[in-house]
This record gives sequence, structure tokens and C-alpha cells, in this order.
Amino acid sequence: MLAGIKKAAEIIRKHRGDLVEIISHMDADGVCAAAIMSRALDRENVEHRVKFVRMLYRDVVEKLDPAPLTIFTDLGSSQLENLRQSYRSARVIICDHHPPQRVDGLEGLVHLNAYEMGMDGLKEISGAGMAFLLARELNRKNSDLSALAVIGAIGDIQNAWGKLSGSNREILNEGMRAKVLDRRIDLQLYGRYTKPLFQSLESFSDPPIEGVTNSSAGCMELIRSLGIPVKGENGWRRLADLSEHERRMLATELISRALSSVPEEFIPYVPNLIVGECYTILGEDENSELRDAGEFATCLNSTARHEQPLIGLEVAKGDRGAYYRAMLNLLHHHRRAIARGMEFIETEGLKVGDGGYLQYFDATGVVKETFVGTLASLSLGSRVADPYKPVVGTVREGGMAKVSARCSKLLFLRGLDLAAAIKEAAEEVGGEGGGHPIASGAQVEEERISEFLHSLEQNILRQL
Ligand SMILES: [Mn+2]
Repeated sequence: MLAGIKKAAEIIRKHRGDLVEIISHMDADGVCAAAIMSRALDRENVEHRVKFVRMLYRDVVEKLDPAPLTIFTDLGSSQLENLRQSYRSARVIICDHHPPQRVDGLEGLVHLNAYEMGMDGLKEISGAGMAFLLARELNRKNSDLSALAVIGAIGDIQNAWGKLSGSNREILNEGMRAKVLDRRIDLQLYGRYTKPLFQSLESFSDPPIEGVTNSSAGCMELIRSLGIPVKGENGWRRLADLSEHERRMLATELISRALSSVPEEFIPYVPNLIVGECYTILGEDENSELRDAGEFATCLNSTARHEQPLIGLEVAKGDRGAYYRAMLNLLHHHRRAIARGMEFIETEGLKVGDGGYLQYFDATGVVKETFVGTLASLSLGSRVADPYKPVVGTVREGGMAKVSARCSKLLFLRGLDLAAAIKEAAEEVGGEGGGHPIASGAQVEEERISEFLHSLEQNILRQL
């Protein structure tokens, strides 16, 4: 395992005089991976530029030109065949955690892949984590970049089991030693430092809890019934303001309500989705949306969804000035665009597949294709969806349908792998697809979309 990393570090040092190109995945983990690599190259005085792509689809790779050295982060391993078109004899380093293709003929490739190094790329290390291993080999000082590796892992939901494990855990420990990270056991609510507690509770939907999910009145009632003051000296209290005792009461109540809300087969997964480890970025302000690793990941994700990942990159690299303000602005627009999209879905409802299992919507003309995934996730937690079935959203554009699929962590923990299901279904109709087990995407020809949906539903049913 170390041999490959050492070799990659040496290659980077040899390219000190060249313009190196980093190509990364356009999501939170990919932004973190690129930020780690870029900070590491800055430290070594290696000139470089960063580019983000959604996926290395054939038409995307065709437009890429090999640099003297190209470093792919958080993608590449699953698309070696596509890469071979343009990078056959080019100098390439891949740092990735997706399942690798086996392909010959990439002569200049140093392939750092989680699976090939004996790690589970689904839960033990992310793309940012892989980039971190290389960065730390380049320079011990890069230990301080461990916070980004943890944010990347959380962006890819590698904490779905209640805590980080494997290499992620080692990186976390390294970050705690470097005093950039801290961890504690807490409720897995969004907005720990930034939202009133009742709002954090209301938006909690995985698992769905009756009388809490989507119900501000219910949440207020719950908080009051436990004798927890909703307001403090500084206005609405946040999760971060609660005492240990208050948190424990709330956790017990939420778990017991969730256990009686979910179908029996999901019961074993409930406690770890409600209470688990959370990670604090120690260098960030107490009231900042960057203080909690999960919220930091959401911020970066919104820059990627707006196709402005370079803004996220600068924030991840440490900017708290113009780029940070631009990111907050994007986040604001993001929420508005998503709210419009949700209005559409709540009015139109979701269609159900022939097998009665897949739920889907067509948002052509309503939102940009890059928002469909977020809409699909949010619709899972809305009143119109069955939270125990996957949701698929499409946007048609120029003869192609861009597809995003999402399922709950509950379904994933039960064994559903949407990435595999969507890849197979897309390929059956001549398209391409892939991604993560709970969040994946594809592009297929517009006229084959119903055929694709049918086979996707069949694949999912077969898995369960
Ligand atoms: Mn990733």
C-alpha cells in the first residue's frame, strides 16, 4: 500500500517545474479531495490548476487534454476505460475510493484505490481521505488537512453507521492530535450550531418520526413536554446549547418514537441514525455553518450543485473573505431554488413505477439538472413520498435525460446499492451511470427513459 503512495509522491516532486492539473469530482467529497491536494501542492511550490467534473462520462473525457501530470481525485477508478481514450500514455495519478475497473494500457498511471489497498471504499475511506494519505506522504505538515478528509467522508455519508471507522477513524484521530478536530456523541440533527432546535427536529426525516418530521407544532410540543426551554438568553436555543441531560432526554424520546414509527425490518438501524458521533472543526467560529463537519459538507455540496465548486474549493482551502461570502450567498439561492422545486413536487406528487416500488418525478423546466438530486433527497422526507422506497428525478435536455436517484440511509443500511442498480439499468439502454449507494445518477437517451426506469426498478427489487 505504501509503495504506491511513495511512488505518487515522488512523481509529484519530479513535476515541480510543470503545470499540474487536478481533476476532481463535483461533490462535497471531491471538493475536499481537491482542496487537500491543492494545499499540499501549494506547500511543495508545485504550480497547478483545479478542474471539477460531474463524472468521467465518455463525452466528458473527450474534452480533457492531458497535462504533464494529471491527478484525479475522488473519481477515475470506475472509469479507467473512458480515461484510456485520452490518457493512454499520459502521466496520471488517481486517488479514489470507488470500485475499480480492471483495464490494461494506461502506461503512466499510478492508481491509488481504496479497494486495491485493502480498504472498504464505502465506509472506511473517502476520496478526500485517499488524497489525504498522499498529501501526508508529501509532507508531515499536511496532518492539519485531516479535517477536510473527515468533512469529505461525511459528505459521502461514511458515518451512516453512527461513527467513522477504518482509515477514516485513523485520520480523525490524527486530526484530534493535531487539534483541528474534536468528536462527541450527540443527536444526528442538522443545524447543531446554526438553527433553532425545533427546526433541526422538524427537518429530521431519516428515519421518519411521526409527529416530529415535517411538524413544527409537533416539535415544539415535544420539546416543551420534556421540560426543555425553547428559548434562552440569546433567543432560540440550538442543539449545541442543550445540556447533557437535556440531550439525553431528547434522544431517548426520539428513539422510542422512531422505533414505533418505522416498519419492523428497519428497527435495528434506528438508534445509530438518531444518536452517533459528530465532528467539530475546532478552527471555526462557534456560530458558523462550518463548525460542524456535516454542515461544512452541505455548504461545499451547494457550491457544487450550483456548478461553482471553485468557490467551495477556496473556502475549503481556508478563505473566509470574498469566497466565503459568495458561498453563503449561493447557499441562500440554493435554498430558494430547492424550495421552488419542492413546491412543484408537493403539488404534482410522485409517480410510481409498474412494480409499485420506484417513485419518480420529471422536473424538466422546473430546476436545473444539478438540483435534481437534492430535490430527490428532500422529497424522500416530504409528505408526498413513501420514505421506504427510492426516489428518482429526471430533467430532459437536448435529447438526453439526466437522472438522479436517492434512497434513505435506512434502505442503504438494509443493503440497497443504488449505484450498482442504476449503472446496470443505464448500460442496458446504452447510457452510463454510477455514484454512491444512496445517491447516484445516470444519463440516458430521452426516448429510452421509461425502459430505463423499468429496469432500474427491477434491479432494485432484486437487491431487496
Ligand atoms: Mn467520494
